[in-house]
Amino acid sequence: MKQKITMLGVPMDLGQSRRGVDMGPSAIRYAGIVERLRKSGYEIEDAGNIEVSKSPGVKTPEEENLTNFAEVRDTSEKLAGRVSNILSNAHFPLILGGDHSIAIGSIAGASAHFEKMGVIWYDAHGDLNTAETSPSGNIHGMPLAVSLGRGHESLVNTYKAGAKIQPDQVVIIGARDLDAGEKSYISETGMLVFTMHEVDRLGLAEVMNRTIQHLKHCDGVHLSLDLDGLDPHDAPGVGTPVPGGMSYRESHLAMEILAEADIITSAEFVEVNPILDERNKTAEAAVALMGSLFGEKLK
Ligand code: 4U7
Ligand code: MN
Ligand code: MN
Ligand code: MN
Repeated sequence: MKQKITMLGVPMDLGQSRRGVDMGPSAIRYAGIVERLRKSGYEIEDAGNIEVSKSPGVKTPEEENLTNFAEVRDTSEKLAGRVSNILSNAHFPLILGGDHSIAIGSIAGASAHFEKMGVIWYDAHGDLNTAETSPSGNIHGMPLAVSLGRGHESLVNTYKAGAKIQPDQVVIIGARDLDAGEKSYISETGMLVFTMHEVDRLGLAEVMNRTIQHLKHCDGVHLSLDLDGLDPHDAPGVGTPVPGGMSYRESHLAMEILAEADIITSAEFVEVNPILDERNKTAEAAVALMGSLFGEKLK
């Protein structure tokens, strides 16, 4: 991967209930992402942030248990168009979140450019809830379900009608907090999920090799990296931390293996919340991981 990178911030925080994650893109820029990737020889263009609604929406009965439905839908649509344009220009879309609801838009926009796009979901959570199964009503717990064609139809129909990916195109890595409805969906579909149990048993290198193997039939792969996939010690600045996650070191290795395999065609780094962070540690982790994903070498 040595194409031009176009970076786009999505200061979205209405997909969940803790304010501050809208400042994620600023924190990641502050941590030096542009300079870092330029050092590795990339041409990177910072396209700024997309405009996002800031005021929580008014709930209507139809949108019950879908907090800020209209705001999330509008942002998804806008983002999908932008991501699709970046790919049309043959640039690599690097998306900075914002809460994870933005994946609805990035996957919708990116998948339009491939026959069969794979998705690597690096996260403590499955984000496979629907309004019916969600314990919170927060849409950042639903984007993977929506991309798979499950959920409110106007979310599912973002950018293009219907499901953007099928269960055999998805690999979840690092899961350790799955809700009941998510577990049943995973066992019904046989989707490939490496929970922390498998990460510990196999080691992350083997997990990554199996992931790459599993997505061999895909002609593009979107990386959706939720910083809460990392252990809260290494990434404290997230809204829904879960203990027992992948370390900074392991996550580096994962990114290095993806760089070597050269399969990633778009990526997003989400859920960085500077208000909850410790001296920008989580944003700095995100920047270091992006460095490795783009092939930074130690020697
Ligand atoms: B994130 C949760 F119930 N599953 O649906 C939900 F535990 O994008 C959390 O992965 C979702 O950070 C976390 O609200 C969404 C909850
Ligand atoms: Mn998560
Ligand atoms: Mn997530
Ligand atoms: Mn979270």
